[in-house]
Amino acid sequence: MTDGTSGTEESALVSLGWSTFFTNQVPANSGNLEPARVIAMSRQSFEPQSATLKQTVRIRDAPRLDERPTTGDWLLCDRTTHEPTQLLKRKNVLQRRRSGQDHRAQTMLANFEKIFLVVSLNQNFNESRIERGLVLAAQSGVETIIVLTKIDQCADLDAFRSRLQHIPSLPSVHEVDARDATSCAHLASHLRHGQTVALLGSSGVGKSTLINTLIGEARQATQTIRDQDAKGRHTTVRRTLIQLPSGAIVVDNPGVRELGIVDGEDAVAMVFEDISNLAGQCRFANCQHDKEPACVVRAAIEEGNLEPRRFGNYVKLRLESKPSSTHS
Ligand SMILES: Nc1nc2c(ncn2[C@@H]2O[C@H](COP(=O)(O)OP(=O)(O)OP(=O)(O)O)[C@@H](O)[C@H]2O)c(=O)[nH]1
Ligand SMILES: [Mg+2]
Ligand SMILES: [Zn+2]
Repeated sequence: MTDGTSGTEESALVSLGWSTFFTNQVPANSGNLEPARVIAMSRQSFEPQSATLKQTVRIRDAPRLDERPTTGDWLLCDRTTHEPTQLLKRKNVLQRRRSGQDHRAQTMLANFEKIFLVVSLNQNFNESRIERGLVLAAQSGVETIIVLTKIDQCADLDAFRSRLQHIPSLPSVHEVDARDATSCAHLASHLRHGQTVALLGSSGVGKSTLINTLIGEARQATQTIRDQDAKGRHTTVRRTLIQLPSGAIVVDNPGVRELGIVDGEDAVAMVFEDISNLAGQCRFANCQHDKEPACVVRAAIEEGNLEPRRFGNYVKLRLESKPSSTHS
């Protein structure tokens, strides 16, 4: 911690997610610097929050930073001028490939301990999208929990549960009515003081609704979904860090249309460990599981032990996640 830091400041910082990982990066004799966390970003500016001050800084007014900060980053700022002078090394990041023509990686979030992958129990439910989310989560190396929302509107819960059975090694699954505090109470064990939890999921699944329920007031805007296809209306447009009464920090993410995978071959192999294991038993080491003889993967599909959809998604994500792939 910096020389000039008091116990009160330390505890305020811990509530913002500060930990020894960051303390260890603070240079000695830096009493004139204070840590601040980027709690929100927009195109031209970012909002560092220190133990005592929340400010809005235009990116062009932070020339001493080597890199553009992202939501969740920790900065060191001058205690007098409040100017950000250093970006601290990130514990982890959440990255996606941009959609459209621009395939460069975009860093969406830094420094988080957990992901809630939020999925609604309606026609927007999609196994391949869940697998994509699991790959993204595996890349960041944090624990992931699946939160199934709209349980109150779901007529056939067992049908959704059995669809999930086709995804082996699924992380823990919680079913909630995101509008109801009692129903969400069992998420409390995943919301620890000073830990940052990123909520990911398509537009309209109820990320902001869940956050409002966890806060206990309607702070985040929410909006009804379209009747015809259960799609959301992209209500949340800014990624923000929100402190819950429990002391956890949650990140409300906009429901992005496409979470493209960047350089995620290892993560794909992890999430699709069942297929990677089968592929290892094919006769040819470079088997494409297409027309080769003695292909164990195709045999598994033919015997009904591997869902063709899951195999198709594996092929798609593996191709997309290759380094400098041009697929989106
Ligand atoms: N009945 C019911 N409605 C829900 C539940 N969760 C969310 N909703 C409703 O679903 C709609 C969309 O919820 P939001 O919280 O705005 O969704 P979001 O995931 O934040 O969407 P974006 O901000 O667009 O990414 C709202 O009308 C919510 O009231 C739930 O568990 N049960
Ligand atoms: Mg929202
Ligand atoms: Zn094969």
